Amino acid sequence: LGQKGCVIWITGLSGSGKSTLACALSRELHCQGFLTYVLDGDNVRHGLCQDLGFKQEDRAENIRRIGEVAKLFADAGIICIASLISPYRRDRDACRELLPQGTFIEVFMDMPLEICETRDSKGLYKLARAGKIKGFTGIDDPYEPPLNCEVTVEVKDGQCPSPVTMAKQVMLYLNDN
Ligand code: GGZ
Repeated sequence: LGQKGCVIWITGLSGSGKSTLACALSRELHCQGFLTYVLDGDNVRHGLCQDLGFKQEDRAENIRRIGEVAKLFADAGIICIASLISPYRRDRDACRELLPQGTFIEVFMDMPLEICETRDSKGLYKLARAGKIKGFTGIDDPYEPPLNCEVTVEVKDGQCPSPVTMAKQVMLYLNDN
């Protein structure tokens, strides 16, 4: 892990733990003296991307903008942690293409839909199941898992990893590469 900036791109379903990991990872990196910035889909949609909805082309534009901003942070030597559903492979790959080789680290939250749906902290899955939200990722909108990501976070022995465990898994990757 050098002083160079990079982008840690966390992708996965709503409720898969993206924001939790982003927060834990940012904290761990800070403790080790690194500068970080978290770009969270849900937050960015209140400002930079407030004009965008959830249609395929809106999601693509959301991801494109966040990818460009993340690149600026990385250029400045900051570790930018982007956490967005980013359901389309093509959109994520386009962000990867913006960055120098080895500086886009894709982290896939490989959590079963049932687990994400059980968490349902904002009750959005319930609304989606009831047909009150249309085009909800995992319910009636697609999610394309990465084919070649750098890190996969998954359930082990029926247990979801804790925030610290997930952060350590990513740290391990960063330290080894
Ligand atoms: C998926 C939706 C939708 C639909 C609202 N589909 O888990 P959350 O609630 O708090 O965060 C999700 C957020 C998704 O924004 P992203 O910018 O990450 O999405 S994407 O990368 O696809 O552009 C979810 C909420 O918004 N939300 N409607 N239809 N998630």
